[in-house]
Amino acid sequence: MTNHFGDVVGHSKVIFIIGANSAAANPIGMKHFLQAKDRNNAQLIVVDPVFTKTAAKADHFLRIRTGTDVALVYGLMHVIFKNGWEDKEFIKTRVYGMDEIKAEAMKWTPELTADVTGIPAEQIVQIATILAKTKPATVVWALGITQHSTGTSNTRILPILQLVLGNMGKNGGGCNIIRGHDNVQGSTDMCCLADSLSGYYGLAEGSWKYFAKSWGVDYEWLKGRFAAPEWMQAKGFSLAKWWQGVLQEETTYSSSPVRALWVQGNGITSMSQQVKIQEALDKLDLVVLVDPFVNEAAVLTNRKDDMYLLPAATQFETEGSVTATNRTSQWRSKVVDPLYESKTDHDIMFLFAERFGFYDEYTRAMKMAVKDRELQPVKEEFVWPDDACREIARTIKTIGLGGWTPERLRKHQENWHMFDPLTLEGKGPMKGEYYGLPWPSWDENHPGSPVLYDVNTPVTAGGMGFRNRFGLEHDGVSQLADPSVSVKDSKIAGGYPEITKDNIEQVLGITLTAAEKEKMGANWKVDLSGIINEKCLAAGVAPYGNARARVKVWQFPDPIPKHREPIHSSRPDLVERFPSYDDQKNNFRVDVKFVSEQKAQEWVKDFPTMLVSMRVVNLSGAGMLERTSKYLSHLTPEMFANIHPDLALQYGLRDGDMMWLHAPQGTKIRVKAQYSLTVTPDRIALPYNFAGVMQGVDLSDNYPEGTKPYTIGESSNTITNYGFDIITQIPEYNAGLCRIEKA
Ligand SMILES: Nc1nc2c(c(=O)[nH]1)N[C@H]1C(S)=C(S)[C@@H](COP(=O)(O)OP(=O)(O)OC[C@H]3O[C@@H](n4cnc5c(=O)[nH]c(N)nc54)[C@H](O)[C@@H]3O)O[C@H]1N2
Ligand SMILES: Nc1nc2c(c(=O)[nH]1)N[C@H]1C(S)=C(S)[C@@H](COP(=O)(O)OP(=O)(O)OC[C@H]3O[C@@H](n4cnc5c(=O)[nH]c(N)nc54)[C@H](O)[C@@H]3O)O[C@H]1N2
Ligand SMILES: [Mo]
Repeated sequence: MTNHFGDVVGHSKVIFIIGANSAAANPIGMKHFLQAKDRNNAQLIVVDPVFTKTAAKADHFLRIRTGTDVALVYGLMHVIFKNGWEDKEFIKTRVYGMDEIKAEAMKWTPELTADVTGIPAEQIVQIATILAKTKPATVVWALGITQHSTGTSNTRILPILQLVLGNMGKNGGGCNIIRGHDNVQGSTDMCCLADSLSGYYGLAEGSWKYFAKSWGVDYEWLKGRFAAPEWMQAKGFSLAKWWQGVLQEETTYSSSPVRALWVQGNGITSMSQQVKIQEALDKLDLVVLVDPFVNEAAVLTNRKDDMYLLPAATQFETEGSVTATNRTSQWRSKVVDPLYESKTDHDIMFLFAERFGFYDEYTRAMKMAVKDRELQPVKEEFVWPDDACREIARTIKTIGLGGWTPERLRKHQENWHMFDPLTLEGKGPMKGEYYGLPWPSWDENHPGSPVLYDVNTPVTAGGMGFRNRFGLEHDGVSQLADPSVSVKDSKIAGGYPEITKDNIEQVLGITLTAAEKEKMGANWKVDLSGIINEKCLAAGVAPYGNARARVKVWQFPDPIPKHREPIHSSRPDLVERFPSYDDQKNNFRVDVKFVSEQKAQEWVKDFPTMLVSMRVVNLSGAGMLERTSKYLSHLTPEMFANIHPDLALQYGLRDGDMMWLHAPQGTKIRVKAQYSLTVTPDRIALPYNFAGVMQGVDLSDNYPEGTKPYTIGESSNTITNYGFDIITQIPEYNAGLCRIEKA
């Protein structure tokens, strides 16, 4: 989120929700949107293939064909550019590459957009007009945007729309992407991912060297942990396709097949390609499931041996910080000690590290601190979780976690009542701080940054320009903000580059002492001495620069976002004109099919009905947590699909009849048809929170005695179609096709 929920309530005049069903998935967020309606007369626009509970509250509902959001946004921009409604000054001074976007948008007439998206041309013109005339508008999205083979393009086109409208860096504007799980923002910031070290540092040699230093371990020792040095900088297998590393059915690019699986905090049955996952679970040498519940991966597999369920404690049995959707940190206290034989996640990891012989290296950084401008050992024992928190604060510069000390976060927790919920401003003892110190919170005195990219606020109070991440120029054009764009109270007028050891004296107009030069890291991201940060803040300068937002990512397969039909498209007539990407080799160590799968056959002939995922308010994730609750499980006593009666009747299905749903990859699930007018007759919607039944086979006997939840059912992910985002490899949960058959 660039802004926060309170900011929407306080300032937004339009809330453009695209691909999110907050009424079910984030009722607290939804409450804020409804408050904005009441207080600001904010207009609620909802774009969704399904008439959701969120859509029910909308002033304007746009029913989109799945997987066509890029087309829709270009269609909106077409109307905006054609009428000269774009924010010309903002684009000229703070954006790079907009000409190419405009040229693409000019192709997307309301008529073409209507044909591709299924949204009427008049409605496209109407919504573009509202967005252009009503400022500020905030854009909100979640999984309807990300879970596509074009997810990355989708998530890029929406901030681009906000740049066109000049809605970035403003109260009531911005892109407010609603995160999913508790602390998912925190685990993203820590990069529990296959392609980056924590803090989005990536896997380059320089990043590993920085982390080696930050952990107090020898870089060569770290390198020696890999089968060969090249694996250190290669992406790992992703959560979406790890099974391919086990099955080795297609080329994989790793030093050996995957033989062991350690799962901690993921349901496994929530991932696509369940049949492949089942095969892979069966084939592995070792499966370890660390979970407070019986992770249903254990039920899915037919293996009889070499599988361990380690009882993890819940989050009520541990203490520490979590990060909320708006980049704020919140401290949580322990409610009870771990129950029975369970252990906290970190204790399990510590025991693991001990047995594998690297406990000392694993925990060393928690016994270190920066003293005399250098990171050094300072004590014999560490204190959990305080020293982990301190380690994060001093290491993660990229997003500015420097201010997140355990002392400050605890004080925020103790003073919840002293913060204004709309502005996040503190009062009384919390005066001068924003609640939860939204990152970047550059150092121990910095109040946090509630609204990103706001140049009208001093850096010391949370202001900043866009980040300078991609060099000083591209194609001969400066990547720095225009001379007219100065961050308030900054000593430097106009744009400036990210700060390095080499440029700091010149950019800030200061002279460093020899001692400072000696201790300083090469740039602001790896400067453990803290000198760069300090000098920048003294000059009112964000260490990461004041640059242009680039709308063109020259390293990506689509430098500017392009509409591409879903791999299993309901419109084969559009596939020729808007084909998927070329197939990818060695993408997260596996080959991934795009256009070859798309064109393998005219899928819609055999699989005429579109599939979308939905969330239900009483179940979450893989669903084990709630399906073991008697009361929650009784709200949805079995797996179902929402189906329009007209579609159901084509197959002779009455409300409540069982049906088979078949997927292009040859898999099927047996579920109950639940009549619903939220879906049109061309599509059905499925919750994804069930497990325990596989392609019609009841797996009840596989649950350890006494652990079977009150409800089990088919996982929709058994039929989620093949398809993965080209950059992130998120599965295409939200576009796909199926065939219905009466059971
Ligand atoms: N078809 C379809 N599939 C989807 C989605 C969709 O929209 N459609 N959404 C996707 C998305 S966005 C997500 S985030 C995933 C979510 O799916 P999962 O990641 O599977 O999420 P959960 O089921 O919430 O939690 C995973 C496991 O963590 C365990 N757990 C809970 N607390 C703790 C703890 O403190 N420690 C440990 N070690 N374990 C704990 C739970 O018991 C559970 O077994 O599903 C994805 N799958
Ligand atoms: N009760 C409950 N709450 C949850 C969760 C849960 O499992 N249960 N999970 C949590 C998690 S992990 C997450 S990530 C969030 C997710 O939060 P949301 O993304 O808000 O939840 P979804 O219900 O998946 O909503 C996605 C919406 O996108 C629509 N959609 C599908 N395809 C398209 C498309 O191509 N274009 C557009 N514009 N829309 C499309 C779907 O119809 C659906 O209404 O929810 C969180 N909250
Ligand atoms: Mo999620």
